[in-house]
Amino acid sequence: MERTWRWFGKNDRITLAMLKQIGVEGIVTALHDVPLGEVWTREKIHELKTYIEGCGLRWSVVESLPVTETIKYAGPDRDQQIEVYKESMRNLAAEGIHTICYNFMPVLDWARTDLLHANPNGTSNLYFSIPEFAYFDIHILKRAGARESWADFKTLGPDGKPNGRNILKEVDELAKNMTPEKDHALIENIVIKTQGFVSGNFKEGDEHPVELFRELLQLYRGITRDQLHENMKYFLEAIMPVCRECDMYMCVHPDDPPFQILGLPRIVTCDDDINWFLQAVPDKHNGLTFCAGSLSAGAHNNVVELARKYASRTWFVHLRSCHVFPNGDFTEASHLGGRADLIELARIFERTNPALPMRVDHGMTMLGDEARGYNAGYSFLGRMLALGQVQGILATVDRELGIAYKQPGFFD
Ligand code: DNO
Repeated sequence: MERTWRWFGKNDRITLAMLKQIGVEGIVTALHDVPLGEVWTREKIHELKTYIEGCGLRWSVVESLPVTETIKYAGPDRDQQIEVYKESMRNLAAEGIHTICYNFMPVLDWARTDLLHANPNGTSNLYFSIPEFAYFDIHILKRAGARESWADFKTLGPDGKPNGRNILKEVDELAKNMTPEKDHALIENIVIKTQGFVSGNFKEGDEHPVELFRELLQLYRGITRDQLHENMKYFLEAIMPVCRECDMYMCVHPDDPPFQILGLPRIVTCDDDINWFLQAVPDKHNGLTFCAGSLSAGAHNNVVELARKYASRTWFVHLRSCHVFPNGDFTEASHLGGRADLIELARIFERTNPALPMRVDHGMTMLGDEARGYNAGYSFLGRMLALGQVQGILATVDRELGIAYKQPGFFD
């Protein structure tokens, strides 16, 4: 697989020169300064692409070209927004970029409750506590029907079987010890720091993120799972002619976490879901971002089986792995451990297509990363260690499979 890295543009403290030193070949990025819903012009794309190439790298994948909420809930201006999307796609293709990662998650992109959860070795990782998230929903967001929905929520143990956890009881316990400061920290973690850099919906510095959140949730009132399916199909069918015309590969990112939250339908969480959207629009340009991390956070998923089944429609891979605790909470595991089995995944994807772009995802925060203001999950040293581990896996697997590969940047 092509060794790529998510880079947040020229303001990223991690420079392209640093990435070259650690064996990165391709860049995954976006025009982070273009407001949500506006066209990415050819000039802007060209400018960033030239900058990347000037540093000896290539712009391999766009992550993300965001699908605006109006397309997801079928608002009155969705067709206009789809036209904007198509124009950006054409401009990207004209500049030689042919892979787009996007998601179809309503309101909330990825979610975690703790961004610096201590590991036994003194590093920290992202963590999702189901009761803390439920507390946010019930006591901070105060969503109508939240309590009832958490009463029905079935948590799964690592074996994928319901573990009988009583979330509401834990939320009530938690509520006794929460303070305004702790509430604030939870809002920062769930809304600001995780969404801030990935979606145009929320930004660092938003003064009333919770109110904003409620307004966005309102837009989805009455949108069922079937309706969201319809809306995704409508979007994909509308853009497919452009994909064919300019050979653009669309890769939807699975929902993270891969289960239903906040009363919103989430439709890319498991085998049936993936099967559904691939069949609904059976064109090779409608494909998947195989995010091993998001999929492994769901104890209902067998990640290796999913990879075997869907490798032929995967155009981009995120390599990371989650650990699911007996109570159903999850955290990021080492890239050599956890539920995802990255070694087997590397075999599957190398066999299918050794040129497939892959990036390591969500590294640990370690050895001073915490003081450097990186985006949550996107540390430098932690991700560099993960990339080193993954490069080792790939070198071994390539040897097994007889695939020739030369690590760039060396004399041999
Ligand atoms: C989180 C990321 C996601 C991803 C988007 C793609 O770290 O994996 O935010 O970029 O969902 O649209």
